[in-house]
Amino acid sequence: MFTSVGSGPTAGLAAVLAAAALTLTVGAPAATATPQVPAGTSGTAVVPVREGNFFIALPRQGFRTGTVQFRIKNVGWHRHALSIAGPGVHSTSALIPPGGRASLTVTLKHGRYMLWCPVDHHRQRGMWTWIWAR
Ligand SMILES: [Cu+2]
Repeated sequence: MFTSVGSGPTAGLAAVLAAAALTLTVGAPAATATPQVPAGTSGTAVVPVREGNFFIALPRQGFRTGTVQFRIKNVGWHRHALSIAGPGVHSTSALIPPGGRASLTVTLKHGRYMLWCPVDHHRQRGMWTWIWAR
């Protein structure tokens, strides 16, 4: 009957599909490279900052480019605030009373940023630091 018809082409197509599946399987690990967004919802890096008399303490100085939310706690006995200036950013938090908290969210580009306290002469008294993003 027709038993011999179709077995040849079908077998050939199956072989091609099998080869394609094998290629995809082998190529998959390279396609799923390490993600660039750090852990955390919506890709925002949350960074705790402590401000006191007269210092600004950060857990680290180096950051990835992208959105960063500084969560500031004033552990001193003066009012403080946090300003940041650098590529594409010039921003200042609310004034924070002693024991209070505030947050400041910015988007860091590749480059260096200065952080300081804009209250009175706190910057000259040591309340400043550098961070960088890349
Ligand atoms: Cu201050």
